[in-house]
Amino acid sequence: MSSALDRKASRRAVVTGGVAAGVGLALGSPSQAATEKKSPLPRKFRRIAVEEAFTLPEVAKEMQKIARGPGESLDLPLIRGVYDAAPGYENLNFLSGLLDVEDRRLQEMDRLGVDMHVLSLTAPGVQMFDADRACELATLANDGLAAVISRHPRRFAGLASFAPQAPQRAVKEMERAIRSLKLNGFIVNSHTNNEYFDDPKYWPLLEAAEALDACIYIHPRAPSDGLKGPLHAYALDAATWGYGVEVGTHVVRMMVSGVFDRFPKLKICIGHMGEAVHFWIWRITFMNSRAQSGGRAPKTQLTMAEYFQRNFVITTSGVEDPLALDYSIKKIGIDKVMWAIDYPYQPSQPAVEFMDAAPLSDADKAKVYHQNAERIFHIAPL
Ligand code: 1WB
Ligand code: MN
Repeated sequence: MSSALDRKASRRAVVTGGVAAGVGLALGSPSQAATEKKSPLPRKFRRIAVEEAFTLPEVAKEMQKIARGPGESLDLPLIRGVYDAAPGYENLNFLSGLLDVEDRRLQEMDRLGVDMHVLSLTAPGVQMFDADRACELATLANDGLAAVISRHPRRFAGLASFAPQAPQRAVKEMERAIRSLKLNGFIVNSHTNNEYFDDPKYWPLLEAAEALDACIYIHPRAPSDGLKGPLHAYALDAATWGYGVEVGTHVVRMMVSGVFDRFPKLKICIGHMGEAVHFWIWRITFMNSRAQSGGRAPKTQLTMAEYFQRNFVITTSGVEDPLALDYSIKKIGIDKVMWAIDYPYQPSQPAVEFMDAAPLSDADKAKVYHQNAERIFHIAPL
């Protein structure tokens, strides 16, 4: 019997066959010209969505093996749902949306006036594979992204994957992704083998991102083994609560450990309206300063609030709450907030309607819808 993956994937000709065949396709080919003509009519605001997920059949196949294997990772419940049709997830069909880039996704973008998806390999990326497979699949994903972008340069940009399990090889892939493939930044799905970026073994990655002037988007995955205890029940593992706890913990660890003194120009992006970190930043700052005085936290050159302000940007992915948007803009500034949908995990239309309806001046809305993304992810303005 064919697997759920095979069944789901075979419903359509997936993009990635085309990606493989199209690697190296030259810009300005006839197919590109045809697609560009179909672009939506001019509108008030270019809409660039910056946390938009995809996968490749090769990656999905490996994820299915993980789904069927043993393990204690709190990512497994959802992985089994998405890649192996585990009970309880029948109401979700994320896999076909992840595998499709140039077909239904583009049609929906056209219909809703979404100009561009900044694509990233879906969580947990390559971070649950062994180091060799992780490196191989990160390279494949980045080549696939470059190919799809070359066919639709106005419709897609991409964040490159790398394998933190193999820091030296990851640095090489990061350099290739930015310098040769011209990708727009990086994606990482929080912890790797239950370790965080304050760990010196990962500093070469941070150094590389800083040197390449490429923002790292720290996307969620389920909480690490040490955090997961009470987050298993009631589907708290994923986007209901666990994802924010995991990413929030990750970036606060980075701030309090002092890595931003070492890499002062490093830019980190977090989604889901800042994963609530800026909501807590006053208290984080106050209590960290007390912990520093008591010798319970390392001395840092700047306060936590200053690091958040200097080194972080956020996106609206998956949070369509006008009060949360208003707070974010007032708290961290209009130049730090980017629009995102979180396709295919969140529906696109409400995300567009939310931002269209946001009570912002045209100048401010242009920043959130596209100008901040153009600056932060080096996307050519129209
Ligand atoms: C969900 C969201 C699941 C994301 C995911 O699986 C990812 C979810 C990888 O809402 O269930 C996401 O990227 O935000
Ligand atoms: Mn997401």
